[in-house]
This record gives sequence, C-alpha cells and structure tokens, in this order.
Amino acid sequence: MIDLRSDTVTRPAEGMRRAMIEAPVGDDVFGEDPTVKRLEEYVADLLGKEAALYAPSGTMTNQIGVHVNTNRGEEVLLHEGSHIFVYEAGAPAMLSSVQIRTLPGENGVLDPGTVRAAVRPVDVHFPRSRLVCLENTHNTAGGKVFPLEDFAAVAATAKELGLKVHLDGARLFNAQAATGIPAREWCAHADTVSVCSSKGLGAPVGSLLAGDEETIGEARRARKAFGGGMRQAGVIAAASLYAFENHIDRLTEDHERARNLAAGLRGAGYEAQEPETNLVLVAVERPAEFLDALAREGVLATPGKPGFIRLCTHLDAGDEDIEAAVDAAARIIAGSIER
Ligand code: TLP
Repeated sequence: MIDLRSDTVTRPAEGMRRAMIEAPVGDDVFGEDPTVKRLEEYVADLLGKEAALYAPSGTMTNQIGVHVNTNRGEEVLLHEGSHIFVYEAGAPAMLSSVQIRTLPGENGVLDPGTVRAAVRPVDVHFPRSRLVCLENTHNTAGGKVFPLEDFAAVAATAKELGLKVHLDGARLFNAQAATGIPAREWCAHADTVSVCSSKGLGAPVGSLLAGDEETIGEARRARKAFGGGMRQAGVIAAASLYAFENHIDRLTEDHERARNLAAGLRGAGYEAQEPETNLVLVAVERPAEFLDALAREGVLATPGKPGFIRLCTHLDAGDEDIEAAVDAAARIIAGSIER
C-alpha cells in the first residue's frame, strides 16, 4: 500500500530510534527530564521565542494557545477552513469556553480589512474580540504558504486592535523550506506558535508551543489541566529533537515530489492544484467513491476540501511511490477498473 493520507503516517527512522533508546530521561512534570528541556530550548531558539513547551499533539498545543490567550466568553477570529475550527472536535468551546468567529480568505489568508471589520465594538452586548489564529502552511487550502508580508500586515492590525495572535504552524517548516524564509520571521509577528514534529519532520509524536516566558509558564499549567503532563517523556522528545535537527532541510524533497505528483496527475487528465509544499488537492466528482477505487489500486489518500481529495508527500514516500500513485489514478480515469 502506498500511503499518501498524511505526513503523519511516517515511521521513525533508524537514527531517530537510536536517539530514543539513548535519551537521558527524568520526570518531566517535576521539570527533570533533560531531553525534554533540551528540545524545548532548541525549538524556542529555532523560533526566536523565549520559551517553549512540549506536548503530545498539535491539537493540544493549539488548544493551549487558545486557552492562554483568552478568557471565558471571549471571541476568537479565524479562517473558516482553519484546523482549529474544522478538525479539533470543538475543543475551543469545550476546553476554553470561547466563541469562534470564522472569516473568509483566499488560500487560507486572512486580510487586515476582514479582521478589522470583524472586531466587536466595546459594548455590553458583544463578546470581547481577543485572539486571531492564523495557519501556515494552510491545510485545507492545500498546503499554501501564508506570505510573510500578508502575515505581518494582519498581525499588525490585530495588535493595533488589542488582539493576540496565535500561529498554527503544524507545517511551518514546510513554509520555510518552500520560501527560504526562516520560520522565526513569521513567529516574530505571533504571541504564541504551535509547531509539530510529527508531520513532515517524521517524529512519531510531539508538538511544541512557543512564546514568552510568562505565557509558556501559564501554558505549562494548562497542559497539566488538559492531561498532557508526561513523565519520562525524553524517550519520545528525543525523536522530536532528532526530527528538528535532521529533517527540516529535506522537506524540499517532499515538495518536489508533490509537484511531480500534481504534474503526473494532470498528465493523466486530472485537475490537480499546483502545490507550494507537500499537499496536493485533486478535484474529483465523488471523492468518497474515488478514494475507495484508489485504495483498491493500492494508494491511500484522504478527502480534501469539498469536491477534492488530498494526497500528501512525506519522508516515507519515494519517487517510485509517486509514479505508482500516478499510474493508479491513470488506470481509474481510463475506466480500466470497476468503480
Ligand atoms: N492535521 C491532520 C488531520 O488532523 C487533518 C492532517 O493529516 O493534516 N494544525 C494543522 C494545520 C494540522 O494539519 C494538524 C494535523 C494539526 C494542527 C493537529 O495536529 P495533531 O494531529 O498532532 O493533533
């Protein structure tokens, strides 16, 4: 089976497993795990922030980000296709008692005018607008990079209006790899940033939330409350550290394979969006049926935005897998198999 459902499906590489075996560990809830501390310092430095906190998942680091930047009953502005809104099981309401306000935007980009218009006047009738969440790269837009200038502009508007900014950077290093712009340049415009080691970077588990010392202190408390305090977590943190140290620069390979995949699919007669990073959106008439047919041909993918399927390139998908995926899709379009 060729698994292009997500970059989360990768298995730990040999060197990563060795790092896990050899990691010095301690009880991280007591703040005594040297590997977790090293990872948190490494990532804080990479993102240009004072501190970082290690947590099990990107959902948790996003939700801690929402929690530490808001109070009950306040309003969070975000893109209508954002992961926090679409794929996190209603957690902002469940865990932080905040109200979500979704906004439109081309390619997952929120523009300053849209945010400005959405901010509520100060009046007892209205919720307080408190936080803007931005996503880079943008998942449902098909791995689009949030251009740095646009990001800086919307963040400046948010700041001017007294709002905090959280960046869902689950695939922020894909944006870095695609543009050559260091990840920290986007982070400079955000109060809190979530990054994942378990997507394109290939770790089995683990995300980090970065921000200033005080905010990350609060985040540590929220992590405990959300059930994310872990004990000898160095065993898994070592994999994340290995991922950040060794797998960032190679993301360009995934992007090249995504371009080859899109080109191959177009050659076979499909409408495939030109990828900027490692996600390829392909328009198909009946996505669920198409995915079944593709699976019968040995290729796994997921639904994308409505009317599209998503294929994702990653560390464990080589050139031959991409060619085989194109061949499988070509067989379907040629009607040579039963659908
Ligand atoms: N996204 C997953 C699915 O949940 C859709 C995927 O396969 O793409 N932010 C963004 C932008 C994400 O794409 C994801 C994972 C997360 C946060 C959540 O990360 P985890 O899965 O670690 O909770």
